[in-house]
Amino acid sequence: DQHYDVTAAQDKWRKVWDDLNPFQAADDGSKERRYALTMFPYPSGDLHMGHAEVMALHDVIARYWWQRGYDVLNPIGWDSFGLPAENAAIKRGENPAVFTYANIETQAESFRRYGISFDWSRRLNTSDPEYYRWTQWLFLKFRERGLAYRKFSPVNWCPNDQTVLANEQVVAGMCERCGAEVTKRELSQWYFKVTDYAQRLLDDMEPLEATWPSKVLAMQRNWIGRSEGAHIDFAVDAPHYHGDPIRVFTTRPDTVFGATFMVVAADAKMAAELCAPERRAALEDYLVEVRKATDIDRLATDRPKSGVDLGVTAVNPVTGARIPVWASDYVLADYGTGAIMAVPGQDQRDWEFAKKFGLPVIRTVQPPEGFEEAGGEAFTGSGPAINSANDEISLDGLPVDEAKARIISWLEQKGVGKGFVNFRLRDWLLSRQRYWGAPIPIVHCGACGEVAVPEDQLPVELPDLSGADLKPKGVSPLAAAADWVNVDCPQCGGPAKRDSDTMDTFVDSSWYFFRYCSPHYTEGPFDPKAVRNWMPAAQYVGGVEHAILHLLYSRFFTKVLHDMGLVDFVEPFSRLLNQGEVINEGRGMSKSLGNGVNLGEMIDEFGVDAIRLTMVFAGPPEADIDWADMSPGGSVKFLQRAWRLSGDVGSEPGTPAEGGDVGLRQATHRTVSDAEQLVETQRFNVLVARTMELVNTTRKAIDSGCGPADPAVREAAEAVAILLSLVAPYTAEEMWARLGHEPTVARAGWPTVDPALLVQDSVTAVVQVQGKLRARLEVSPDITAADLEALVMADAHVQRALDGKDVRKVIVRAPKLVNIVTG
Ligand code: ANZ
Ligand code: ZN
Repeated sequence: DQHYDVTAAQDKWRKVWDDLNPFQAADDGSKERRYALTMFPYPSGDLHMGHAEVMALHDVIARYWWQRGYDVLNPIGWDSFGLPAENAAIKRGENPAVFTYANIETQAESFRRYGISFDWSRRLNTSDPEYYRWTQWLFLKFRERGLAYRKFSPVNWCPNDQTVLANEQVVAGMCERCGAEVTKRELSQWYFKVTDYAQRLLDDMEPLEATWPSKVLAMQRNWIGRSEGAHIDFAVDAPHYHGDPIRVFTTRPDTVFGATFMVVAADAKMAAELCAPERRAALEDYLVEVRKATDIDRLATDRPKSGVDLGVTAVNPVTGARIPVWASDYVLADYGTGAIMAVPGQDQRDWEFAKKFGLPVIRTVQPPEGFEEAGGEAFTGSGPAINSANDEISLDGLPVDEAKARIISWLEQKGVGKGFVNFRLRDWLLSRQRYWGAPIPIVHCGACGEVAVPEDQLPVELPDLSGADLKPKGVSPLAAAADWVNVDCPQCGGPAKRDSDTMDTFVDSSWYFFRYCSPHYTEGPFDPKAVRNWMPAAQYVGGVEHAILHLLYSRFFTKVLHDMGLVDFVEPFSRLLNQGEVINEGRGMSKSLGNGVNLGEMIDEFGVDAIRLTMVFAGPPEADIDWADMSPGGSVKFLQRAWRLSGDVGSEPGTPAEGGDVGLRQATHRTVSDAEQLVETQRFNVLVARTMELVNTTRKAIDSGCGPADPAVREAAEAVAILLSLVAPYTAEEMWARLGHEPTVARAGWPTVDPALLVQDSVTAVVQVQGKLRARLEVSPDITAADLEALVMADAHVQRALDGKDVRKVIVRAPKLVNIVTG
């Protein structure tokens, strides 16, 4: 009877759960709703240890909410378009759809086995036409609002994947996906105008301060990169130049008196336009070098400065001085205006450049005493302005902030400058030259130009290119599908061509959580009423690798949907949890290191519950888990100990717990009460530790205390089953059945805590009558003097000692001492 067959339990309960379908959201308004969201997976293979961890953590929350009586939305789907699937398919010579949908079935089966409390009725795949129909619809709506546009410009190009990449997908100059060095190409591409939302993306983070990891908020802020400063125009007077003045963006307009030269990005068009004819050859030579460097290299402060004098001068608008214009790679073409005023006295990179090329330095902020003697270079600190006056204005003596304000208003008066807020954030390049994505629903017509595919013709379905060569060639494989690409123009009926690019998969994943609320809705991307019911999602769990891209894009989509009047909130995720990484021997698991751990094998060896429990117990959810330090065998033993309790108690319904052992009852109620706090504060590992303690306490009560028949033992065992239902669903279910209950323990409801049993560890109160010790009482440490006196006076020992005498005085020092003086 006392052998726990884990495999048999898994086989048995999976079937029962499939029949009971206990986690389908009722969605009828009978209960308060809670949306538990987890980042949906790429179907690039079977589930791995990382999935096992994030899902185990996520499921604690979802299952807890069910037990607390909420109606829970816990959906699952697949981010099923994209390069990983496409590349894998190319390697195998298969259609990406075949590979993708096979993997989805494998992962779905693994999730079921792993016992995650998903609502299986809401499954979605972003590669299903019924889904991407609405991705296309949203694209068109964004375009109607001026938020999707096409432009010709230099873009990041991955020579390996043969496709463009968003800035966000270039990590330290390399393709985020394949690691190849990214180059630049001039191409016509589609963009989303995220920059229109830069300020709101910043402002709306404030309320998330308490519920999102501060690291993620910092990364988002940094990515948006707001800088306050000014635009300043420097006139150029050269016979070969017919363009506008050179406009710079500066965060330090107060230093403009010290601008002794200018630098334009060597690879910006402006550099070529400004360049004097006799310097052209030098610039060309220099550009060959520049194109080899990444943006990261170019911005590094410790990089030796290089550049070319363009042989032209500009006029400093406050000093009237003619200052030389240089081209260099330390100025980036696509940040600010692509040109700077160089202030070597106050900016270290400008200082180094000035020293290298013998350019003058004028300090405009007073450095502290001894600064120059100490070999001072650029002084970037604050101090009063110096050397900053002309006939009309003086900043001298002003602190930096005041000097900034003063000079901006002067520049504005003169029409040569303006206060300006600059953002690092770029528009989102969304078109890809690949097959496995949502086609961009645009037709290009010689007569009408860009024409939107009419809504009633959506989705623009991907053609079946089975057998076709999908290898990347720089243009989308769709361009070669003549039957698909050649269409009649929806506007004039003339010959036209479909746009052959597909959308970045980050477009698909920017709105899937809306779709979950009404996954089969056919009138729009989602039913606004359903979204109002469930969203914003109360909890989002996922990896920190999505801290910038996915979360920023999802937030952007939400704001646009808000502006379209489709949703009434501006942030999609009320609370965010980033789980740590599962590593092995101190390093990320990888094929090349040969330290991968196979989840399926782990489950076969230890069982689902032991793996889940190990993941949750390993440490705080945000911390990395080094699998080499884990012992799932210990989890197996603990689960057996817990399970044995249910056998000792048996299935006969017990008598009410009120009459049971008080010590054990207190332990049970305290554990359940603390568990509520621990789940709310996401200290799931402590929740497991406390459950383990309760199992031990119960075991002691059975073996050497009140014995198994005491109703307090049944109460404790039932509480253990319910607590375990958040972490180890099979064991919990098995215990619940052995305790004589119907399935499923997952919906049993949270135990009701009796506040009277939440007494803290008791203290001993000593009672003296006429100076003699007459009684000891166990009381709560926070008992009031009045309560203590009442307790003492009712005590039998005390009454006997008083023996009917008059009480003259009772001195109470709660909680430890009571002195009774008789007459
Ligand atoms: C003059 C100056 C004086 C500056 C000074 C700084 C300190 P953030 O905060 O990152 O926005 N800059 C502007 N555009 C640039 C570009 N395309 N490539 C490289 N550097 C660029 O930095 C803004 C400052 O970075 C600007 O303010 C400009 O240098 C430089 F004591 O102007 B500053
Ligand atoms: Zn036309």
